[in-house]
Amino acid sequence: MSTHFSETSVVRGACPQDCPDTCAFLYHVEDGKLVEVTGDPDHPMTRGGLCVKLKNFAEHHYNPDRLLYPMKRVGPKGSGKFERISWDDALARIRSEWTKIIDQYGAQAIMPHAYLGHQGTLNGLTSGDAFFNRLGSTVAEKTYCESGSSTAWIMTVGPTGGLDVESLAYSKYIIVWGMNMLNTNLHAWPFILEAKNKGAKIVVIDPVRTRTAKQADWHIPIRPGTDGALALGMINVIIGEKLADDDYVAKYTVGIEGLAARAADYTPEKVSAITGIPADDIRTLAREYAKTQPTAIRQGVAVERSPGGGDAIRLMTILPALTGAWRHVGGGAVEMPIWEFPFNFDFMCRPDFIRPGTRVVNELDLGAALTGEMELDPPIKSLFVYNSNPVSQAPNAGQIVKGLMREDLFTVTSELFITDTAKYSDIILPATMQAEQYDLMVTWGHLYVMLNQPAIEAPGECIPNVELFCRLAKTMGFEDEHFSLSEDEMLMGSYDWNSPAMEGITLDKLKERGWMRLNVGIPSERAPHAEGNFKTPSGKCEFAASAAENGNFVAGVWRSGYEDMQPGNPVEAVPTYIPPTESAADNSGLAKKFPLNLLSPKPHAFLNTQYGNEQTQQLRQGEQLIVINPKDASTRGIDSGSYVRVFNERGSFEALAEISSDVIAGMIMTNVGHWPGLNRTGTAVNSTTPPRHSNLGQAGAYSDNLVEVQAT
Ligand SMILES: Nc1nc2c(c(=O)[nH]1)N[C@H]1C(S)=C(S)[C@@H](COP(=O)(O)OP(=O)(O)OC[C@H]3O[C@@H](n4cnc5c(=O)[nH]c(N)nc54)[C@H](O)[C@@H]3O)O[C@H]1N2
Ligand SMILES: Nc1nc2c(c(=O)[nH]1)N[C@H]1C(S)=C(S)[C@@H](COP(=O)(O)OP(=O)(O)OC[C@H]3O[C@@H](n4cnc5c(=O)[nH]c(N)nc54)[C@H](O)[C@@H]3O)O[C@H]1N2
Ligand SMILES: [Mo]
Repeated sequence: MSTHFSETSVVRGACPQDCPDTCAFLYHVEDGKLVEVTGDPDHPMTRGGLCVKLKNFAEHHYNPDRLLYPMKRVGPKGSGKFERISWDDALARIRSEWTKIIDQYGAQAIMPHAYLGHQGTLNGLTSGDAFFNRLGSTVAEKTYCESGSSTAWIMTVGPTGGLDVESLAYSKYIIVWGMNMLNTNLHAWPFILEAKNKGAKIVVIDPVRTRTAKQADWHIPIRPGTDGALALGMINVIIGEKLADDDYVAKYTVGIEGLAARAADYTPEKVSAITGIPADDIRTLAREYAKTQPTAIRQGVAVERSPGGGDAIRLMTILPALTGAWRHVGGGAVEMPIWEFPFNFDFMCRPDFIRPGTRVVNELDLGAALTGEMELDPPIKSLFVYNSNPVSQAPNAGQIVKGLMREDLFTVTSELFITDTAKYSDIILPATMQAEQYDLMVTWGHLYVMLNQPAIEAPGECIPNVELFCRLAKTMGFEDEHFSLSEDEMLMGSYDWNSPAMEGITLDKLKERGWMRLNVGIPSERAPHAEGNFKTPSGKCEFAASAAENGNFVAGVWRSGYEDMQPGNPVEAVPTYIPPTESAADNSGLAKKFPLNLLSPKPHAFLNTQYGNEQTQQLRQGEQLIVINPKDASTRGIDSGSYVRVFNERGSFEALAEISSDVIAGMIMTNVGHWPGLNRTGTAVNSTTPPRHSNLGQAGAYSDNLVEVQAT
């Protein structure tokens, strides 16, 4: 792309990160240099504020450790020794290795691995799908995040955006459920404060007394992985005490009989024994929730990270239909509003390129796939990583490293930095950062279409992912028109611009204004399900899901546009409570050796692993900590501020102990995102996490993790 940059200007952009907020940016450029990035004060949701992570975003572009040129490995695998090569040589090497592999094993021996390092339409989650589908590689199922929640949501209410986060300002009772909003969805908080100032009650359900929980009117600590039981307990009370909105239920839902039968078993006393929440609190929560209107539930992603996470989200999604909360502005629930955007996944992902019979391998099973624990014929002989850092972010990281060390595995990574994953590559390719590239951002926390325009020249030989896959297509001799489209042509194909939601929105207007709201109602009036209109097969909120017939399908974007390429495990029509696999209550044998449940939510100052290698953010975030309850610390002789070893049979890492009753006894908390290679032992939390999936959407069950902690 030959863009012409002016020397001094303010250019409109948008945050590239995998975060619900997708802030509107203003890039300030002087003498061709990005000097500052500020928030656009006119944006109704993000209101000019940027989070701590983005405070040094301009400097981020000039980090001296950035990859600027293609590199090839010159030392042993994992040694981190690389040497600059030309793009021509890099592409020629990829072509020759892949041609050999394809001749001997077939193209399915090549596997892509991608997630959401970048959240653009052109450069994000699906940016490589068309290319890899055309290549005939193994289809990678990308279920790091939200796939369990989304599958549950779609089974229950269909692909609807649900409650607008901005409408939270009109709620009277808000449950923030499994989300640390002040860290992870900061720009939603002012709407909650607005409601609170008008008298709303704010409830946070979280095993940890987080910054968000401390700001709430009521923090309900819950045992990890037991949210489904809590929701069933609430349903038990609501139905038992005749607090349901019978008229709404009769008109706009299906399956109340099955739900009532299921919930009948979950008395507050039984649920209390499962969740650790006093029975009277469960009653109070259910009564307050049912008797106040409008009520809102903001669902966090954390709930899905347990074996029963999918059904827990289905049960949480049922609640506002049971009480009729959807009737009101500010009532209902929000998983993510992404479903209001009219994506054209068939264009973006080109599932028509997939050869019949092509296998699907889930990315969270990477360790098993690379080491042969998962029987694959042909085996994976080449891995192409982009927008992701599995050595840090995927479960059972020790096994992934073992796989990446294979001499016969040809690994290519497209990156900004030499990450813990890139370190094991044979070839590394340099990618551009956000101020250097053009994209229409995918947003999953609000209802604005956000355009990011390049403000400065890309340094060295960095290229955007969209260009990378066009170059690779050319290298492999693909002449399909798809790979020679302009960026705007790609954007035009990627959305249904004629849909009602996009009415009046054009690329030209976006280039001028930066962002525009979808036409899906305004926050002070939007009540999308006041009269049903659910986007399910029945048009109703499905307490008994008709989609259960499809088994454990993977919703939406996580599988190259395909939803039902392979039949999944059976799913019950009416959701139920599925207990953890690893918990003291449910697995006493394992808990004898490893008695503590380890949670690993998001870091405050990093975005997953991004910025984890930058000093200013390291200072803000601090060292890898584990937070441990005083009881658990004292029985182990652990002092605050001392280093401890956290371990189980899968692996270990070391961290500084912080003793605090912010976590309940029997569990400990650390943050995911610290670079393993920058930690004391070269490992981090995912060395201990299980390669296990939640019951829906093949989501990762990261929280289903028993460990022991020892003073070092
Ligand atoms: N600062 C920052 N912001 C981010 C990110 C980041 O890395 N840093 N990452 C972004 C991404 S990719 C995502 S997916 C979102 C995720 O953002 P959130 O949805 O907030 O998810 P987490 O931070 O994983 O966990 C949130 C809370 O859930 C609690 N929790 C853990 N297990 C359970 C459980 O079983 N039940 C209940 N009720 N609560 C539980 C944790 O203690 C934690 O406080 O954040 C996005 N925003
Ligand atoms: N234990 C535990 N593990 C978790 C979670 C948890 O809660 N607990 N959360 C999970 C969740 S919710 C998520 S979303 C995943 C996130 O997992 P990832 O998406 O793998 O996380 P990131 O750290 O964002 O890594 C993305 C990489 O992409 C690179 N990148 C950024 N922009 C570009 C670009 O434009 N082009 C290219 N080629 N590369 C780019 C970055 O430098 C970074 O190294 O982690 C999951 N892992
Ligand atoms: Mo995520």
